[in-house]
Amino acid sequence: MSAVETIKLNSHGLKGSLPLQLVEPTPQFNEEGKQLLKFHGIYQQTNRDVRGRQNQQFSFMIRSRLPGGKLTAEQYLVHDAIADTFGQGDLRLTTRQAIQLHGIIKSDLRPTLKKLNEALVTTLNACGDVNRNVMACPAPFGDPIRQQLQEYADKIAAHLSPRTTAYHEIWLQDDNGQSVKQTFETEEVVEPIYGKVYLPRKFKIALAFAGDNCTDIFTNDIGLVGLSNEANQTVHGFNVYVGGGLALTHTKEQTLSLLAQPLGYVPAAQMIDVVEKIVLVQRDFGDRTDRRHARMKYLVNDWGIETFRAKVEAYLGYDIAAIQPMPALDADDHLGWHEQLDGHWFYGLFVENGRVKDVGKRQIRSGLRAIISQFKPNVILTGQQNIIMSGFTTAQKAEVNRLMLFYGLQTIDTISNIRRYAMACPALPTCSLAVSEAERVLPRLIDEIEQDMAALGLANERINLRMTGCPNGCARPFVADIGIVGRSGTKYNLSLGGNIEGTRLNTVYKELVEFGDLRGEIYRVLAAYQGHAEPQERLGDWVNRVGLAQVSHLAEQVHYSLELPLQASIPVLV
Ligand code: SRM
Ligand code: SF4
Repeated sequence: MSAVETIKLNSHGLKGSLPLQLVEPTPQFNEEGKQLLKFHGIYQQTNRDVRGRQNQQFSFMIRSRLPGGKLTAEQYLVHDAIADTFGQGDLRLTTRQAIQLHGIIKSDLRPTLKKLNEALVTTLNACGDVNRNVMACPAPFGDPIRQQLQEYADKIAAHLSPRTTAYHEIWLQDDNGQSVKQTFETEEVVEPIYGKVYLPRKFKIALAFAGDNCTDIFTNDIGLVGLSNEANQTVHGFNVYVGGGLALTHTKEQTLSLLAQPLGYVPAAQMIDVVEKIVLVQRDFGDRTDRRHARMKYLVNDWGIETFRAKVEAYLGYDIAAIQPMPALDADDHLGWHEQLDGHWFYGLFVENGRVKDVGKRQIRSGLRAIISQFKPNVILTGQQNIIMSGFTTAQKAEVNRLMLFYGLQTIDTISNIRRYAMACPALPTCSLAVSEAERVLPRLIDEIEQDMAALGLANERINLRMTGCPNGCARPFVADIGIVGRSGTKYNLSLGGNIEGTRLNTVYKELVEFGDLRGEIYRVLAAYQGHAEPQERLGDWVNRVGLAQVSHLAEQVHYSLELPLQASIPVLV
């Protein structure tokens, strides 16, 4: 058993000593508390820009769980207000359609969670060894298929939510010592699905529908593609994929990025049952000795999909049918203005790396607050760290456009394609696992790559570039056309050959590339692609067709022109 297993086992339904530690006058929790806090949607962090153990500044990141990324205007505005009252003055939209609040100090944890819960937002199981935020296509066209998928996302989230009362007891109580003590002594709760030790590791589920994989289902433990009848617009069932997951450790070959494999077709009425039994198989057979080998992807990979399917069928008591044919998947980011079926409009707003913050003339946070306060749209977060606001009348569009201009928001006609489809994870200074920068340096790298792409005549290409500060893969770099993954300090691995549809893993092209050399490496690849790809062939497809050796051979022959001086001097703070 790994140490975390013992912590879970002795926690009495995820309570442990959290109530007692919460009232201690220290700025942080101990290791047991740190691990249990995750199940409550809370991460203990330090400011990694501050060096030296004795100077450590502890604060907490709180992640709201929002199935399918849905929020009311009021719920969004509560997050926005908390960012000032208790947080660091910004919001972070995540790659799984959730919101993170950073920089909350220990004594503000309870007031923060109370405020969120008063707005009917929970953070329970946004993190931890349980099912996380369930993803679904966010586009609010109002079409029956997407609406049904959103409802299925809610149903899965509710079904797999932990039953522990610890969350409510700890965070939603009055601040007095007496009630905290009583809470600690209450009886433990029965978890019908998770049992006493919950799952061996985090668990992720995403839904898509045939045609649009904007939720990157193949990188999830369970990916569900809703299949529908053209005639009655009803989701009759799901193609189910299992065992996706991206994290690896650079130097450990036994750690793997894997795409989910086809389990089979499941009628809609059986879907929750099948999802539950898959979770139970992972609960009972997932590796609880080594957390690096504990995700369900290893179980599926080690057993093989046939054995895994047979075990799920044994738990179900019935067979799973073969995968049904479905149209090829694409992935839409849903940005810009779109008309809804009811005649209203929604707007998908680009938020660079999901960071909702006022910086200089770009007042994203104030702009969103102004639009959302004035029009009270529904808010839906996307899996690409962007935000959609829906329900505008035709007459309101002009005022929304004016406000976007006034606050300097980046509309799709003002950003390049390479920026639009790029993502970076938070990395430094908040992420304890970061070995390199990501979110803080990608915008400047993109400034340069977009100049190069324009010069190469590639400005209209749809290429996705994703960067992370370590190989855990939080911005899903391993399925991108171009993946940049922190290796150590200012050095990165550069991978090529994924695609926007999220159906292919990329492969490491160059290891340990200095940050300052990334632009040049990428320029050479792009120039080779521009000169040698078939018409309409996308970058990842070309790389995949010709192979990395040929890409490298062609890229080596590319010479920089003097008109394109490389500025390899971007400072990297590590
Ligand atoms: Fe992640 C851990 C941020 C999506 C794989 N992830 C972390 C932590 C909590 C660091 C930690 O454990 O101390 C990061 C917090 C940084 C910070 O300061 O905010 C973090 N992950 C994120 C987010 C915010 C990145 C973003 O740019 O939006 C995403 C939050 C999603 C959400 O709302 O729930 C996020 N993380 C992902 C994804 C992508 C996805 O799920 O679609 C992955 C890869 C897919 C996968 O799960 O394989 C991912 N995060 C990880 C891992 C590696 C898990 C593993 O299998 O080993 C860790 C580390 C861990 O769990 O031990 C991790
Ligand atoms: Fe942190 Fe690594 Fe995830 Fe980036 S990819 S947020 S550095 S764990």
